Amino acid sequence: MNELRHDRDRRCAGPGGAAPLLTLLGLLLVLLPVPAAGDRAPVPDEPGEDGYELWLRYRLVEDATLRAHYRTRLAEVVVAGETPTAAAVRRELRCGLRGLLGETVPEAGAVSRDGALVVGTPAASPLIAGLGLDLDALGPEGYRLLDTTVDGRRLLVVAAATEVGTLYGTFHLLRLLQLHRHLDGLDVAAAPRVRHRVLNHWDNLDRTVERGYAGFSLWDWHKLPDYLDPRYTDYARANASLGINGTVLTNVNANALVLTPMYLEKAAALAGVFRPYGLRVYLTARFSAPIEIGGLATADPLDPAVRAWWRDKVAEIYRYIPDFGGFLVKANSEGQPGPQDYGRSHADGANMLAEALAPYDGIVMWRAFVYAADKPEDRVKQAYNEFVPLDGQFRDNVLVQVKNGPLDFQPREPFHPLFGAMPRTPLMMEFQITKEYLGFATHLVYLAPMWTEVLTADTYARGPGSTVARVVDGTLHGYTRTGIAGVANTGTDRNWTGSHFDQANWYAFGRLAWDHTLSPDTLAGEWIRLTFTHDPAFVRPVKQMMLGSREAAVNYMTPLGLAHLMGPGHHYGPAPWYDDAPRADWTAVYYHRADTLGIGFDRTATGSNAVSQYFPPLDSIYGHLDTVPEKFLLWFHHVPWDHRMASGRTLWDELVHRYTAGVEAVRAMRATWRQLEGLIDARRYEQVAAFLRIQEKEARWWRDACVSYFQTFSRRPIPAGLEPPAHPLDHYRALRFPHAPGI
Ligand code: BDP
Repeated sequence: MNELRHDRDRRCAGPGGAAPLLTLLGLLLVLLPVPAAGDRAPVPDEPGEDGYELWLRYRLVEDATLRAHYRTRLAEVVVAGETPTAAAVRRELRCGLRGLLGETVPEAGAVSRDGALVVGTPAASPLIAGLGLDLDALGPEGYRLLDTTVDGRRLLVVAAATEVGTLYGTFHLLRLLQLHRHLDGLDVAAAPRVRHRVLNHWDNLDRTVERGYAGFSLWDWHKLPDYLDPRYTDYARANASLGINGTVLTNVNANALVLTPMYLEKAAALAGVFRPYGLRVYLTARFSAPIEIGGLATADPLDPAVRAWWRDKVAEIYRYIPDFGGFLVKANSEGQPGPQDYGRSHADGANMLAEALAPYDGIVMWRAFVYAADKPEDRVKQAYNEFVPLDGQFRDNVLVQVKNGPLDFQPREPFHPLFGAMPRTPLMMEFQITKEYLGFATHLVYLAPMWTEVLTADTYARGPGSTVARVVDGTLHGYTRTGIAGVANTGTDRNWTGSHFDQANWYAFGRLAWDHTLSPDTLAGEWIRLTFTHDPAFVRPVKQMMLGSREAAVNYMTPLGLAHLMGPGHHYGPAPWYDDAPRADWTAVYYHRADTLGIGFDRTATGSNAVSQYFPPLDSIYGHLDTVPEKFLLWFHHVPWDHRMASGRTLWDELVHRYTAGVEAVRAMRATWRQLEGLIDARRYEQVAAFLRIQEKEARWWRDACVSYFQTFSRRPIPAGLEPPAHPLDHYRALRFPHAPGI
């Protein structure tokens, strides 16, 4: 343990971190003359550039003037307090500043010179208390960064009402340094807009990860609680650096065993590692746990014995994990047990758990991802139908967790109509960071534009300006408990997320969860600089590539409002012909409804009338062919093949054009990337290049398979000048992938 602590003091990263070596390499690099652009020698394959360090690389600031500025403004470090969080702050500053400045900054117990950095709470630091800042106004996680003068000494201050606030402030300051920002005049006041900012791990106890494309689960249950992989600390650091404050360790398709003492002890060990970083542990609660591990005959939420069982279970959990966050529950969805098995409602089920958690300030995140096995109703309408009547019936420590769209994390969906429709129930947003429907780990798809598209969408629940973001952050309906969740994309792969660019999605999720007003553009720019290089010759084109990548994926997979065309089960690749599932709404044909007359799902008043679940004027905008945005055209309408599109083309021609544009966009991404060789280390460069090759191949596959299949209905030629599909339809239909990842 001592050895581990010593080791961790020397470097930021956990296992195999190579920061000291890299600092040396960085020093060597700045001493070498920089060749002019064009005849640049490739950046050598730095051994540490394997992605492990994420956006916390803390590489040497190469500009000597800026470095000198930082040395003056950070002449010594004073971190108040002796708690584990204060120790984490000290450790992060120690390794961060050493990496960035190339030298160790002295630490002191009290300010002894001009240029000190002081970090602390008013309770721990008389100096900070003396500043008289209104830190309480920033809440329990907010912080101030301030350039100020005290007793004639110029100081930088990171101040917060709580220790975790100082940690978030420290990460903010280190980010400013990593972004090469000047510190004079620094004055930042920051507070999160949403209270519960949570990763959802779909991790199983056998370490497989449902819809995971980055290796196995990070949680080594078998070796826990005795072996604490240093990676757990780095996971907590990464999350804290973004402001993520909760982690649900286990899959929503839950295993009740995690609630048994053996696993609670393991979860408690993880919670112990995460605690200094402000990261709370949550677990998924299998609704039938009272039967499976409690020996009861029923899990009926109104049964007193069941209620008592959960009360005792929750008390037991809090004995292991005193700051346990609560439960995430998937109930009566896709075969999971739930209150409806006993004729009870979702509110009955959620409230039973909420009642047990309430004494400890725990919460229930009850998922709205439900669609019943026996209802012929349009699947995208079912969650709304099920939950809206329950508005006002949930206890106040229940949040209903709603996926961004009403179907299932498709490349593009309109926002879920539940947002805005439950004014008396806090609704959490659930995004999917792992790219189950967006090309797994290999496709470069930056998801922030998709998330902000949803967050900025206007629900009109209380007239114009009632955005989804305002529902989620509580300002629209006055909820004080608010939350946002992201289905994690992490795993045991050395680079955590399966690809270098998928780190950007973890990063953007965390930053948006803290502040949903940040733009995808800003976040991409930050992330590229933190992750790769500051060279504008790299940053500019890569940012463009990232910002266009989601639209590219929509185009080569599901353009014009199409959805759910993926291969069954594994969800890899296209299978628009798929019509043979145990239930109709698991097929592809259910969603696209292509026939010789046209294509698309009629969700207007003449069809399923899903448009009626949206507030006016959206119901009418979406409901009419002449006003529906083309990006949602086939989501809401069944449209004739010869319908005239805005481009002047027929729908059929436009569809093929969009599919083609998606492929072209990936080709352009590859061409861009080819120009960037030598601007970053060879190792990451090569992997991205190879993944882009895969993406182009698969984009072409998506286009060709979908176009040839839809052509059997449209009976029209491929528009002049566009490539014909590479193979006949049968070729695509015959493809099988029995070992695709993530199932
Ligand atoms: C679907 C996934 C499935 C999840 C489900 C969910 O394919 O693995 O269990 O979502 O969110 O998209 O519960």
